[in-house]
Amino acid sequence: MLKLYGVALSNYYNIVKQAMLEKGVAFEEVSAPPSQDAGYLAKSPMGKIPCLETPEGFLSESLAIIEYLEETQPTPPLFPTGAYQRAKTREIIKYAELYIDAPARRLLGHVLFGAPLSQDALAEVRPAIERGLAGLKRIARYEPWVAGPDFSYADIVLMHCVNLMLGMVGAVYQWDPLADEPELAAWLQKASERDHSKALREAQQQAIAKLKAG
Ligand SMILES: N[C@@H](CCC(=O)N[C@@H](CS)C(=O)NCC(=O)O)C(=O)O
Repeated sequence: MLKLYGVALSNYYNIVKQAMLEKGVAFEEVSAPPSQDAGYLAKSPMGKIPCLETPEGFLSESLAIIEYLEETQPTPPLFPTGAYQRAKTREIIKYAELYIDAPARRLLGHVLFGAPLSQDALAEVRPAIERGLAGLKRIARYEPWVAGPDFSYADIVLMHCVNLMLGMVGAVYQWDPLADEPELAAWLQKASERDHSKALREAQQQAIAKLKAG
């Protein structure tokens, strides 16, 4: 059986877990934080989570994992049909990862673990996210899903990246980007109402609360 390594705190772990739940794939979870230990690096060469154990070996990187899932378990599909629409779906995924999650992640050590916040990060992150959101607005379709009429991996990735970003910028700048993004806000609410979205969010919130308490 497939084994998914990671922890509920991680949005990338939740991306892959939601993809597996939406597809109805059978899998076991292995609780594993990111680690630079040799044993874990043999599974996930950058030491990041998630990674997936398959019958043929380990896979890291969430996009590689979800494309593997799509090829091995095509039903229900989480990519649209047609090369162009599939590429547009990947385009949104990359925007979410590179231009929303990545800048927001620079605040994560400070917000979750109390690390000092650098003046460079404080000055640079908000404009980087504003630019990312402006770019997203130009490619998002919201018909009603972000890549078109069908729920796709783009919805899963974007939802988990936007949620991370909202938590970070709310804590550091007291900024709610959704106030100026009504289409994004409406889409996020719809995506968040899915059963698997709710359960994963709940588990993540519990993990955050535990971290802050301990
Ligand atoms: N590009 C990776 C990103 C995964 C990632 O950054 N995971 C975080 C947890 S949300 C992690 O493992 N961080 C520890 C580290 O960067 O060493 C993917 O798509 O899977």
